[in-house]
Amino acid sequence: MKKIGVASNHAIHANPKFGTNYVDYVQKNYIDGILDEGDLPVILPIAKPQLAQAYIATVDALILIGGQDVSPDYFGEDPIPQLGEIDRYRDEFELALVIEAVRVGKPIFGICRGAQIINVALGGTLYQDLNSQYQPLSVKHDQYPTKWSTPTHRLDWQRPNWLDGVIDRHTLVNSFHHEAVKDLAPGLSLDATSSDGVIEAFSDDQRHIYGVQWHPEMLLMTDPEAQKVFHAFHEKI
Ligand SMILES: [Mn+2]
Repeated sequence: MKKIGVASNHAIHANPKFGTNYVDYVQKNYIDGILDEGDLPVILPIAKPQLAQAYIATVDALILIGGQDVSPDYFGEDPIPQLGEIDRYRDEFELALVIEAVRVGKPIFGICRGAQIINVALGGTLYQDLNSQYQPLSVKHDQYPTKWSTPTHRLDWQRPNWLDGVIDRHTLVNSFHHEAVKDLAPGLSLDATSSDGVIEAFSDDQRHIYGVQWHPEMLLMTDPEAQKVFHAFHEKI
């Protein structure tokens, strides 16, 4: 049984359920995707980056999940007015997890923000806000208020990659992002874009790094085929 570390998000605003008892959390769908492969999910609560080495030593692979915007100073920019909420404490922890996992050769799967963090950790850049920085933006990349589990936009596949035979080439994906990968980090290869050219998937088979901009874990609610993405990562461990 493989142990898969899932770096947590955390709620750091008062909310009706927990008040100011702040929680570190991982959405259930990610956990389901891991359990259904027979793997053991291990939630990694956010901590000082100095603990990344100890955390990564306890797992066989790493999954990074969605959430806040990535602080742009990690790719050398000031925040533009359209930037959303950032969380530097989470950023620096996840950046350290990526560096450590790559150092020891453990596979990494990044979903949405997770893919963006991988790219930044390895020297890439992001669009802070597609609407104001990307031209021509002809696809709706934040499909709200449409349900999380509803696929909306198609992909243009760019090369043979780890999702061959996993995702039908005509399958639609969901889309809940206003940031996106701009310049891919050295060593990462482009797997898929949306029809307007926004980067939707990349990988580096040599270093066992895989990133997707959509949310396969949310598609699990309506499409059992989405489990194949988790299976494909399971096969890489
Ligand atoms: Mn998209």
